[in-house]
Amino acid sequence: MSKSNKHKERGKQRNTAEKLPLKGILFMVIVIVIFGSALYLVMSKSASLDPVDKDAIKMTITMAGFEPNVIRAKAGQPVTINLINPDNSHHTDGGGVHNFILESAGLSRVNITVQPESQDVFTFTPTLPGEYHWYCDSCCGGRENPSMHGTLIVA
Ligand SMILES: [Cu+2]
Repeated sequence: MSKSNKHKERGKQRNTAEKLPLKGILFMVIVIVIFGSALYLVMSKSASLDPVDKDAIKMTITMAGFEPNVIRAKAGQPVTINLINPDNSHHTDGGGVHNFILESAGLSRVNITVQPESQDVFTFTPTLPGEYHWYCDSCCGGRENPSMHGTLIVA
């Protein structure tokens, strides 16, 4: 065997030896990227769940509806809601956007839109006692969907 042939042999061996760890590294990188993004999504979701106004009524709105979906108030007293929307924009129905629409309660129309993975704080003052309903009109059949409703009880 000539010297140059030996070099070729060694080169071949090195190539096959390097191919295996390269595949392994590629696999690890893919695994890390997938788990990393999953972790990021989970973390960003819980971060956006922290209400900005601790004194307000904390309410979440998702594809499952409002939580809580019943709130009690007194006529003439302001109601402040910190509405949190943890849904992301990948939702095919409504793009993860939700509303809080309340058309009565002795006040002018309340119409709040919360963008995906964000929140909004708003205040309104019901003036007349009674039972009123708010709804979300951006997803899941909107107003027609019974889970996209809530009840405001004003005493
Ligand atoms: Cu909605």
